[in-house]
Amino acid sequence: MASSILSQGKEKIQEAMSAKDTKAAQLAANTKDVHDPSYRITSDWGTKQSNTDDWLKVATEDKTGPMLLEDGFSREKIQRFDHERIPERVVHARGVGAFGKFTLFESAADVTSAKVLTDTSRETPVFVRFSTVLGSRGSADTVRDVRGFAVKHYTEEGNWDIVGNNIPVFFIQDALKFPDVIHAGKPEPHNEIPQAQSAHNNFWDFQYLHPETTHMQFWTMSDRSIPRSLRMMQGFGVNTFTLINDKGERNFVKFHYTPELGVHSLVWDEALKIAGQDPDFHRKDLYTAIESGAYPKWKFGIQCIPEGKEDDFDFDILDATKVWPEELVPIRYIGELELNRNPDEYFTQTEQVAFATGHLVPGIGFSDDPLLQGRNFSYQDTQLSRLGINWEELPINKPVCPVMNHNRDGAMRHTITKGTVNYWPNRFQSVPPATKEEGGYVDFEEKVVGIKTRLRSKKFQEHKNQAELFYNSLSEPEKTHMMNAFAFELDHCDDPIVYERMTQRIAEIDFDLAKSVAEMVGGEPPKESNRPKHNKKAKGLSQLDFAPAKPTIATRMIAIMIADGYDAIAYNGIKAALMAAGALPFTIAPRRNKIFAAGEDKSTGKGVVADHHLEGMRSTMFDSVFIPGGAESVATLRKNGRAIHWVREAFGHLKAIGATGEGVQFVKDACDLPGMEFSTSGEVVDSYGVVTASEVSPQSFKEAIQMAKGAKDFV
Ligand code: HDD
Repeated sequence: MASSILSQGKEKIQEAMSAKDTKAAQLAANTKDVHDPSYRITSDWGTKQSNTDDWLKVATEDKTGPMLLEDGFSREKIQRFDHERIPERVVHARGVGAFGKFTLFESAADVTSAKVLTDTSRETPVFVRFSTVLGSRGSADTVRDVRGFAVKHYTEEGNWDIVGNNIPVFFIQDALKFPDVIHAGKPEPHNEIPQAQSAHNNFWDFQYLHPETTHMQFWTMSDRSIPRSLRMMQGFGVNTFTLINDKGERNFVKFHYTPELGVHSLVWDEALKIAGQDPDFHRKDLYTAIESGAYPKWKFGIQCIPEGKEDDFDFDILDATKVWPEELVPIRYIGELELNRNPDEYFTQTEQVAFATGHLVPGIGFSDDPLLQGRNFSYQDTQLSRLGINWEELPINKPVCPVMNHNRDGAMRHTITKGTVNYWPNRFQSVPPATKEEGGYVDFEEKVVGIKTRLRSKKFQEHKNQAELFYNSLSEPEKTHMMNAFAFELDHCDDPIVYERMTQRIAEIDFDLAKSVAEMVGGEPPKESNRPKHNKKAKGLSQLDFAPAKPTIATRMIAIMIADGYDAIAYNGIKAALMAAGALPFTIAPRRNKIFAAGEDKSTGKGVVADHHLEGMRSTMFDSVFIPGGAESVATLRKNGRAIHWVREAFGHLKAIGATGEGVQFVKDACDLPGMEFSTSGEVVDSYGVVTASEVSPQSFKEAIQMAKGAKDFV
């Protein structure tokens, strides 16, 4: 085992080096392999140790006496343990990361001089960290929350970080409100309840008191905040940046990542259950996909507004609570992000990685977006308390290009700089600034005249139009999900002023939605708002707009439920067909031990070892369930309450359910809904939004799974 892991590690590094992955090669120089057989335990000062289990003490075989303070190795071992934790991130504490590459299929030289966006021959190594926002480091993955989507590009010109989210807008417009919005969302100060939830009085109190949050609220109450997988969500830079080309022309820009697999979500009941059943659901999904070679990919796109056109819109393009509708500013897809390597160690890579919106390379600049400007201070600052002043020297954060300047010292400095001067200018001309021709970052020159004030400009005052645009653009099922989400969240608020005011706010966007929410959560019914509705829709807002061009079931997890006496032909047939389509079939049975097919001799037969037993895994972990026939097998499942619950629950979560032979009637009885249509042929039937195929051929089941993915988004 150990030697195979060891060789895998070496292979990975070799692969990376041969693929010219400069970051992997750099990290390899910092990596020690615990499976290298030449190692022996040493103290941190390097002396090999002969006993690391017993503290040095005064003792005989009959009597234990006092332990001795002189045992430096033991003190060091305990002390190192005592100090293992560093402060968790103040937001986005729970996260998972992966390495990959950024490639460009079209040069954007017309708008930027940045090599990373113009040189199509380059492969830029990246590290991406996904996260939830509110929960602490040990919280569950599937909570309702925004997901962080932070990308560190290790370019030849320095690190370029896009510190984005899976939702294109933000709650607030000015960075100064950030401590308030986060305090209000985090557990309440008096009792530290609730964990990783926005369903509480303070969060919704803040939301009501800040009308600017309305648009983002609608996004967070949509299915976007409960993704099925981190591989199936969009990423957005959110803030407005700028691109500057060789001619010195400037464009305002927003960054987009669109997943190859489409945008898919869980249903809320699944998300709640998975949070308990498998708090690591999203991290495992990402890890497994990468280990099995199903590398997640996103198209990278830019939306550009040339300087001079920034005032052409009825919203301010520097306001982070607004999207740039695609009808007005099309997205131009120019590159691809691929994740293809899991970290070797969580702490030194995923925990110690540190992003900063201020990390830019020549050709990319900031805008006057007041949220971005404040962020530029905050990220640099927060790393000081989390990692210390020399945080950029940590292996995961270190650029792949040379770093040299006259900054010195500070706790935990690693670099040793030789020479007699540490200032500029110096009599040796040592380490001068770079000219533009040498690749120096030159700030865009801009005339700024103004009045010093704490004002927000007029266009920043309108907060409802895009919330309505988003809501109008959703499909009916997405709207129903949103109604239920608002109703869930406000039900957890017990202060009437909080939920009554919120339903009134919702009425300003959509009166029917507000009435339905108010009916569920109680309080005074909302009054119709006099805000004139624009009734407009836009594309790219509903997640149904992101169905993959070629439907696929690759990496989907399919449970095949059997007991002794199952139909081996149906079982083997469907398993092979699923694997051929890149899906991951799992055998589920009453016990995790050999299960024998109909007619198979239990004493001599090979049997099939189930991957999980019915209690060990629940239907929520899978995208679909299949029940092959076999009279004895199905009779056993019929007597098992958990097996019946499995099928009913999968049905309730709108998943594809397939069955053959005796399995067909079992599924029908387990779901048992009046008026439910059920196919008894290979034809796929969509009933109650659940796709069933009985007497299934592998093809019809595959189709059913593909359809169910759609159905799930529809219902
Ligand atoms: Fe932030 C972390 C995304 C506004 C202050 N933020 C953080 C992370 C992401 C975002 C993905 C986690 C990075 C990681 O994985 O290490 N933040 C956003 C987006 C925002 C945003 C998309 C709006 C456009 N953030 C924002 C504001 C402030 C901060 C307005 C402060 C004024 N954010 C921080 C922080 C964090 C952080 C305190 C905590 C840990 C860290 O920076 O490294 O500085």
